[in-house]
Amino acid sequence: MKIQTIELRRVALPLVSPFRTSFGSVSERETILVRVATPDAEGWAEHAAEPGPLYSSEFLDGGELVIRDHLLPRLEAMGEDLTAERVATALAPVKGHAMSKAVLETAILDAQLKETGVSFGQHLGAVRESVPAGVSVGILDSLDELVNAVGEYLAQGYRRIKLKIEPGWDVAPVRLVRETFGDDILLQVDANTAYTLADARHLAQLDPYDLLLIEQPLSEDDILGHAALAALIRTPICLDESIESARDAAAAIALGACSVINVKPARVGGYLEARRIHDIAAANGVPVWCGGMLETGIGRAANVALAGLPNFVLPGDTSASDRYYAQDLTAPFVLEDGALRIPTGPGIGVEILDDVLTEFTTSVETIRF
Ligand code: OSB
Ligand code: MG
Repeated sequence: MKIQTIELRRVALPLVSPFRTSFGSVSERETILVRVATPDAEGWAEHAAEPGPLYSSEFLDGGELVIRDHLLPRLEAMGEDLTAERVATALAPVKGHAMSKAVLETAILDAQLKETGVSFGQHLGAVRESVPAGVSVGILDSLDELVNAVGEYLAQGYRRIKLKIEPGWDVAPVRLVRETFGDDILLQVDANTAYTLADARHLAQLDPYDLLLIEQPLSEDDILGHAALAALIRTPICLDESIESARDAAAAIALGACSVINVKPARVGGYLEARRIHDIAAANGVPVWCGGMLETGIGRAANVALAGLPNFVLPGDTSASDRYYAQDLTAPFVLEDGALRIPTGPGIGVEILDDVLTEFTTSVETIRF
């Protein structure tokens, strides 16, 4: 594939409400959009990192630097031999930086698929036209606010509720949501590494509430800790931060550290590795679901396509645009009967709204290949 230019565009979009997790609070989503121009197509993708290295070691300024100084030169050196399938191998000598690698592979894959008229869903192997949507509910200031927020999301049709938890905001919110909304709603929690194995007895207090899963209770590098915790609590353990590759997924499953996996393409270096995790999990009877990083319509489009694969059997954090943004960068993703439709156009299948893009852009850098 011949690449003419790569544009790195910083954007900042206000969130409809602040989103608080055990590692911090954000009120706007900053990201780097990558636009790959070829003679026949334009590929787009969105960096998943946040401004600070709090979810993982990656952060936006670091990502911009590593893309410009370490990743793009390796892709440029491949000349016209470059294809999306060769990106990961070309970038493998650079350690880490999965999200920065992912945004490049995804933008190149988008351009490549647009050149051939194939959608992400078709290319990845989606087997449905729409995907059930869950919603991730941040930590709030009071239990009253939480009940209101969950009630609203359920009224909108969300098929599963995920509560962010941390020490001091765990058993009581879960109990209250169960008591208020009943035993039939699909409910799960996400700790973003906020606990240690010493909290096992405390976390066992979640057992009576029939949660689908507890996501990433312990440190990302504590695989054996998760395996030990699995023997001490009844709630199934799902890993997010710990799984950075298909090899990690295979090891975590083999060691009994998780019985569910949150697949976030950016965290694992892209959609091609994400699909391998899907396949390994399927082969082991481990269900997966698609996570999110508060993506705009650009990143959401590709996530929704991935969530159409057969072993994505649990609703994902693939919420509608208006859960995050009053104005998205693309036509909004909307809930239809609690599900989002997978775009069918070439590549990610969504058009970027130029005027909105301009409004939220804070800087642009163009690199000529
Ligand atoms: O751990 O899943 C997470 C958002 C930012 C960083 C980490 C996480 C999240 C979410 C929200 O839970 C997912 C979404 O709605 O995009
Ligand atoms: Mg998570």
